[in-house]
Amino acid sequence: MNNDINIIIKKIFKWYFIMFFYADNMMKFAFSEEFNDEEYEKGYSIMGVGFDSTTSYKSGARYGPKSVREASYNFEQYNLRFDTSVTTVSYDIGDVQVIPGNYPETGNMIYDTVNELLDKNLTPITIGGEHTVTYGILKSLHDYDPEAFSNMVVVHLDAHFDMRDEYLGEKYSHASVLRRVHELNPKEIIQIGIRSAEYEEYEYVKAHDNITYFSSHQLRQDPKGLFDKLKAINSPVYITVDIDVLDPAYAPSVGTPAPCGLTPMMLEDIIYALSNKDVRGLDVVEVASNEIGDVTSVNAAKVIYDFLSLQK
Ligand SMILES: [Mn+2]
Repeated sequence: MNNDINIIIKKIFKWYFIMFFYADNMMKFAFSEEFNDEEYEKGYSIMGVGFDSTTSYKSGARYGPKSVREASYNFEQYNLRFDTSVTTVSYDIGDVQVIPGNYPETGNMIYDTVNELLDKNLTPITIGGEHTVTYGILKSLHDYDPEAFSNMVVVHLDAHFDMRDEYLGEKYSHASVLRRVHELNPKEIIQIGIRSAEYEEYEYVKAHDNITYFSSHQLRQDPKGLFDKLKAINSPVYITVDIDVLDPAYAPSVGTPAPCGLTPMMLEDIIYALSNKDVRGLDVVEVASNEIGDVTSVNAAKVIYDFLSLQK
């Protein structure tokens, strides 16, 4: 009952309440600007969602936004690898208010925030938080423009399918988030770097023509199949990067580390391959570190840094 009233009040006083969706965050992502509601242009928004509730192994993804922002200051404006500079407009809007232990309500906050960003012509870049946060973003993109969503390719980089129907009794769990996304009916899901699965997930993936996966072992043998597939995409794209896609040597501070992962160079090439597509959003999730200079955070920040340096 209380929740219903809250939602009705939010709907009536939408603009008033929006201000409370963003918690203070002292640090902005490197090269980003403060957001000013009165004066802004079309571009990217960066937001943190420090939520970790269903993490089953190493907790701490709630510190991801802080730690990834801190690591972003490690990079220079000129990107030697791509011979570009970060010149595209991005606004760091701070962190979305989360309710620890309550995904449905946190998901609503994410949903409403993304909705506002889309209204303002801003493309959401999100720093998690556990992987569950991706659902709130995609549900918002889905409801905002159902037609574009039905034509959307979700590119999912992860050690795991995240395709369980539920995990430890939770429908909205880090281990089931892509299953929920699949139920929203995007055009296609491409899963990259997978190397750990429950048999039930494997069967689900196999049973659906619009899910394709490239295991990390496959990529080591023959990466061409993946790059041909990415090259052929000509519809809107959403990119979700669970940083555990990297080998634990490069990303040890994650919720569920899995050996035999991708190298940062492979990840760099994948981001490059997607950079000229019609990207409607990007998230980097599952960084569970609060240490300064942590390699996991540096690699996570690099995904956002590379992506932004490749935008005009
Ligand atoms: Mn995941």
